[in-house]
Amino acid sequence: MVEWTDFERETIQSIFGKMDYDDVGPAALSRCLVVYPWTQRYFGNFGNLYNAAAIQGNPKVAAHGKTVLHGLDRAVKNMDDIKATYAELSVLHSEKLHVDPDNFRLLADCITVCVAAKLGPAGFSADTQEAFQKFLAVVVSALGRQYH
Ligand code: HNI
Repeated sequence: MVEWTDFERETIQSIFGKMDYDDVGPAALSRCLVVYPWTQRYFGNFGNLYNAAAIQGNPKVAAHGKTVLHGLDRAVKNMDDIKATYAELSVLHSEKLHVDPDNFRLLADCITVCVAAKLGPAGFSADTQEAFQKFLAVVVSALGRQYH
């Protein structure tokens, strides 16, 4: 079981308490699709992903970015059992969507970049980054659990 310090718990609650989902969600997913273009293959039904401007202006990408970011709320509310919280979502990504689990970390890193950019250097200290990336690492691990 993952152990969390009080600081880590407070930091995660605080980041999500002031999260701008409508901004950070679309920014993170579109960044992932631009920086790691092979991730586009799962979104063949999203229309025009031709270049960075098309991706950033694509309403389906924006909507799905919000869905994914809100998907993290479940982990925030269940920090002591993230593995069980994501069992079903892991099965969906593995068996139905066939998403390569390596991609979870890539998207997680894009979420970190976007949250850091939003909070700025004063709001996103090294200690804050440690807590946030630990949280995302646990989410990534949980999403990869049902792969076999
Ligand atoms: Ni992901 C659907 C959460 C990473 C490709 N994804 C979802 C849904 C949630 C979700 C929530 C909606 C499920 C439902 O409809 O019941 N995805 C997450 C989270 C992460 C993640 C929390 C990691 C932080 N997903 C990824 C990655 C990819 C991905 C890295 C591919 C590169 N996800 C998808 C696709 C769908 C999806 C594809 C279906 C989209 C659609 O609507 O057609």
